Amino acid sequence: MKIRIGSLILAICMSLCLTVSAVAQTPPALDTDKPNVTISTAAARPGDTVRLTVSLQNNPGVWGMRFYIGYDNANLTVTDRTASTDVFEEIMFSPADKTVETILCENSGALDANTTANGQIAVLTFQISENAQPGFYPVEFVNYDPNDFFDCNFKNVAFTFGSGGITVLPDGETAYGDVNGDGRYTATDSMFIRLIVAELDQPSHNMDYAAADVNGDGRYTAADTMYIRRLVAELITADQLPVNQ
Ligand SMILES: [Ca+2]
Ligand SMILES: [Ca+2]
Repeated sequence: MKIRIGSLILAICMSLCLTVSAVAQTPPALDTDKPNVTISTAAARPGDTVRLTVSLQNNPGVWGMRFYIGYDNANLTVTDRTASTDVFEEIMFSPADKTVETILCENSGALDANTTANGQIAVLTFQISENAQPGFYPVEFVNYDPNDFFDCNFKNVAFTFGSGGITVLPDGETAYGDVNGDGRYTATDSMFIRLIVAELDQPSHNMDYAAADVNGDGRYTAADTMYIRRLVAELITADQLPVNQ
């Protein structure tokens, strides 16, 4: 009888342990001094498409990792997944369901060596619903399991995580001069208009081209750069832009 009770207690303990280990953990919070994986942020309006980047920094050497990204699928839809080869040779995407993206990364070219590179892992493109209310929509690491991160010696590698998200701005008329669509006029707008004029735009910038043509001539020229720089320097106000006259 003692043995049977002992076995029962052991079985209960094991089942509790299995239950606990099956519950996903909260990912360790971002520490920029430590190995970290981050998701970028962006601002856009209802109906817009935005790209968020997933990047790795302070890489101590890792062979493979798998992580999950969750988001509000009532207001956001992933329309494209692009792999980057900065860090890993192979990236696989698996939309586990409509709310969680699974990203699997492997240093597949070498079975006995880690990658120690830093940089971009992937770019996810989100379509914002036309009906999305203004506010911040997190795009975050979910279902975290430390056993999903390992080096070529089968040892777990500890990372910290910085989730990102999308600020949905109030829908309305074009905010001329606000090239990055964050609702403010800052040095970023000056930098972005210069990149547009120089035709050096990158897809990850999420620029609002309609907002960049501030003299309304249908082209992007040094005149747009000059007006936006004056706007950022508060030498003029937005209603003084030619397109708003
Ligand atoms: Ca801006
Ligand atoms: Ca123009």
